[in-house]
Amino acid sequence: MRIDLLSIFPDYFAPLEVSLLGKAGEHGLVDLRIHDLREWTHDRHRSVDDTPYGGGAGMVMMPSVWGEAIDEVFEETGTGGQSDRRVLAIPTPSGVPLTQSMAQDLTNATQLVIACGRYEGIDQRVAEHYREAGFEVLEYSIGDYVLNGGEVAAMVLTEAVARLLDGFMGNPDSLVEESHSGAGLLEYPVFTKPREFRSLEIPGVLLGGNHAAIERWRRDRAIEKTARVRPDLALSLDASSLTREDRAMLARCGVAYPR
Ligand code: J9T
Repeated sequence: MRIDLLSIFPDYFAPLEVSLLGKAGEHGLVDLRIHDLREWTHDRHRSVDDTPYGGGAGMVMMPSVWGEAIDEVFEETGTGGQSDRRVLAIPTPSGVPLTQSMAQDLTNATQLVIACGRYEGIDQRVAEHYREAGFEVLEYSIGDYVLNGGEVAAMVLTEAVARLLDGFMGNPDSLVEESHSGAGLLEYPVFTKPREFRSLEIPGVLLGGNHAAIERWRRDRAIEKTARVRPDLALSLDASSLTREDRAMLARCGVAYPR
């Protein structure tokens, strides 16, 4: 999979070279390209922004520069084939919330171009144009807060997708069990040696060999945690993945789940 990151601060992406992604790059799973948006400017000042129509604070990034940059990075991979899936992702606090299933879905894209805006955002016609031109355009948010630019959110998407690519994880089992995949429950708490840490002990059930009891205990803790910190997730659990015991535990946590 090819991932192109476009930004006026390409140095921001340095951590990607050393993190998990360095590995994916070495194994040829991800062809990561980092671009400086200013390479597509034509004026002496290498301008990328201008004042907003309609007035208001801040500056807006100009569509002309973005258009030339995005055209060029898309052209580099275009095979014109039917199976080509090329996605333009634009991080913005006004986008759809990024989820694990969106990251999973993006793993079969041929190319993912992430356009990182600064200032007050990118002229809306950039998203509109590429949508009309038949590209998938994904305006996404990584949470309800504002950042100085899309770069950090671009790294979040890059890592969330890359680690799901076949052959990326050393042990793919850890992908199956983790939070936000599968049943929709948060993860149960985990413990390792030593048996006692600052007078805190390991829950007794984990020290015995009763695998059914351990599984039930973990499931209960996952349900408890989800109900406490993410009642929204607890209410939208997939009914078919819940046992009678799960429902009883949910009820004890104050989540009335329809049967
Ligand atoms: C400038 O971009 C942002 O501030 C941003 C992008 C994606 N998600 C957010 N929550 C913020």
